[in-house]
Amino acid sequence: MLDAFSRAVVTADSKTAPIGGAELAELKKFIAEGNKRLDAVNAIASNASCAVSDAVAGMICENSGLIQAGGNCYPNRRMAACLRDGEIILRYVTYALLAGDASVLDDRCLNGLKETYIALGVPLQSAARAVGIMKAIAVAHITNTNKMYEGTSKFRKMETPQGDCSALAAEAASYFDRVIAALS
Ligand SMILES: CCC1=C(C)/C(=C/C2=NC(=C\c3[nH]c(/C=C4\NC(=O)[C@H](C)[C@H]4CC)c(C)c3CCC(=O)O)/C(CCC(=O)O)=C2C)NC1=O
Repeated sequence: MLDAFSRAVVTADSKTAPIGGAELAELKKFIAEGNKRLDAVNAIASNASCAVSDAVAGMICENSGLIQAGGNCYPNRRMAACLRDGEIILRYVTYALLAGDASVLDDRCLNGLKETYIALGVPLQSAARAVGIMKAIAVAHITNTNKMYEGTSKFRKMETPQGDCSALAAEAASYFDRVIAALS
């Protein structure tokens, strides 16, 4: 498992090069924006169960065959496994965002997942759709633009300082895209 720092070392070492100006500038930015990163991780993690249930519900709403006999979210045991997998994937995305590197997601979550799903008959397209919804939710929470449920008791606005979180939102989005690519 690598993070932004160990990744810079491994990359430099593979070229037998010292850590140079561009790499140091990147790491300096990583440190300078560290609090923002932690807020972004928190924005996803503290809304995780809501995000997962909303994503799985959305996926099923678009394809109700999933919860009928023969569907992969039927019976409850499979529905529970599906929700659990959503939680697992979201958790590894937060780890990757915290580390600033996708290797933890690749090695511990995505490695072999497609093969497992194929063996179990878990529909890859549906799984990718649920991940896509989680991506939209995560981006909205990181950028504080979630409007869903606004004005209702379910609405929750994160108490974070205002600032430009577009780069972190894009980085988080790239980890969700990585999950979708691994399932395609
Ligand atoms: C640490 C990393 C890790 C991952 C990633 C993981 C995934 C994982 N998901 C599984 C099953 C499953 N995964 C799903 C998921 C879904 N079904 C759908 O229709 C949807 C598309 C989707 C939810 C979005 C289902 C239903 C099962 C159970 C399938 C079965 O037993 O028939 C299984 C088989 C064993 C089990 O049922 O627990 C594994 C290993 N386990 C791990 O330890």
